[in-house]
Amino acid sequence: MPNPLFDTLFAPHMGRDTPFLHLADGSTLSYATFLARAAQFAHVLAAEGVVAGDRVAAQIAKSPDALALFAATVQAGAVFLPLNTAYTVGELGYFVENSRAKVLVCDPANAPALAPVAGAVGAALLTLDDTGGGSLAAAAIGAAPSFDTAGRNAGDLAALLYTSGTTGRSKGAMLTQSNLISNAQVLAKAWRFTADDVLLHALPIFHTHGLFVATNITLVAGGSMFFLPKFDPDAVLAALPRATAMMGVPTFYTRLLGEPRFTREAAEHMRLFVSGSAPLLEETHRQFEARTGHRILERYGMTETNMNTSNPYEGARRAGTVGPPLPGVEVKITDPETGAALPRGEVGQIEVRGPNVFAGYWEMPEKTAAELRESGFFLTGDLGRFDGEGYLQIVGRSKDLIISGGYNIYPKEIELVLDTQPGVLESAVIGVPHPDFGETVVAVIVAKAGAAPEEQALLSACSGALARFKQPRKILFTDALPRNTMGKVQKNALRAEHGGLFAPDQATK
Ligand code: MLC
Ligand code: AMP
Repeated sequence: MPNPLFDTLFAPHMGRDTPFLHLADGSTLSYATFLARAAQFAHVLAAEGVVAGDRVAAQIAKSPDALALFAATVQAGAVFLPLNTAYTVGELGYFVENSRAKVLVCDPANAPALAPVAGAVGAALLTLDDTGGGSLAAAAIGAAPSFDTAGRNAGDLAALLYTSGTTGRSKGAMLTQSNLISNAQVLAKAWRFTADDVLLHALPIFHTHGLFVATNITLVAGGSMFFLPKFDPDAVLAALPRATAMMGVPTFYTRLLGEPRFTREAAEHMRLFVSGSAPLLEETHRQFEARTGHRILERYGMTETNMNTSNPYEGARRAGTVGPPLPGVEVKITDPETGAALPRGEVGQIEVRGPNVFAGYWEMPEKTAAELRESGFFLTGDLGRFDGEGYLQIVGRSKDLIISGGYNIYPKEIELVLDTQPGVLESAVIGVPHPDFGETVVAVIVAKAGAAPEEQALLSACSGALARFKQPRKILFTDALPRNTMGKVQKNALRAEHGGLFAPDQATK
């Protein structure tokens, strides 16, 4: 039966004895081996009662098996729900419950803590580690290496990716098969990916960037990947001479520039470096070119929309811009108040429409209606302008969002934790420039009269409730938060006041 996503990404490679994944230990996994593993996992999912449309949630370390679980989920016709490995049990509970996952796959070490989470929604709990162990791997032993692919339509859901919101409540972005197919095909063509490409993959695979952009493009082109467990400069430098392309968040590139071993010669086998998920400083772009001779290709996307714009492969790659819209994608700049299109050159909110744009938020019709217009345009919450050449510049955000090392952090979520701590009257969480992460989290606290909450106690409260990357790197105390005449906290004023906290000469990570 047709399953457009499986038929596009995986079916063409069935039985291919050519490399798909090159691993850190020097071994290589062929497409045939990978797909046989995926089929075995699909049998396990089916045995757990997973049928088309069911959600399969996974909080697992990056490994070939973790990627095979994605392929297996697609083949079984289910909806993949990848979760950041840094999430706490409390954070995870919401996603599993809200999505009513049929299966939760986690690291064996986390199974005792997550059993109640799975149990609460009647989800089966399976385990998988990054060395081929766990109950999922055990159940796959002896399973047939082929699976009757479940039928799906292009408009059916393929993935549910949770993004936090300005109210502090996460929303599940519903991505259809055709969202993923169209974007992978457009990008593979735009960036000239072929079966000869070897992508250096050091991103996590629980987000759009590492899972859909990097992996799906490689699959569409039939190329292979150096599949590194995480960004590690030594491993990246070791792989560069045999890779042809790399995708990363700006932190990857600033960290590479901090390595004297990263030279023109080290990068000479590469044909392409792509950056996205956070703003790339013009300074980084320039330094990178001076060091390697390569101009980083910057593109712009979101979980809800996949990729929207990209600097060109051939033609000018302009620092400080994210390029023109990709083929088939419409981008317009509108007045945030009226929604009317603004003349070229003016700054406004960025709206996006195209086959890449998601189908809405899972079981949240009101939030969907607020951000996805009936016309099909999605309100990104980013502010930008088109330059005279039709290149988009992102100049800011209308949403209250911090992007740290490519991870999105919504201040509200942290404020909700801080505001309930003893002695805290109120809090404001802001992002300030950081030399490594681009931005980092700082909390400004107003104490209750007569109380003196301590920084350490507040940090401990955050560490119990929030993933490490969301936790404030600094807590400051003030008598009153700056407010405008409407009573709204002026975060711009706080950012201006504290923007130098992590300036390079006084930076601590
Ligand atoms: C890790 N830490 C972070 C962090 N990553 N803190 C803030 N921001 C981050 N991004 C924590 C660690 O837990 C650790 O805590 C400390 O910070 C320092 O860790 P590190 O060793 O320096 O971090 P590292 O493991 O090297 O990770 C940094 C990183 C990683 C940048 C390599 O975060 C990363 O791979 N980011 C990519 C994110 C991504 O894929 N985004 C795409 C989203 S999709 P402690 O306790 O030791 O101090 C999207 C759409 C689009 O946005 O357009 O692509
Ligand atoms: P996410 O919700 O994790 O998908 O993050 C999407 C957000 O990342 C966008 O709305 C932008 O604010 C930001 N983003 C992605 N790519 C870029 C880029 N190249 N430059 C600036 N911001 C970016």
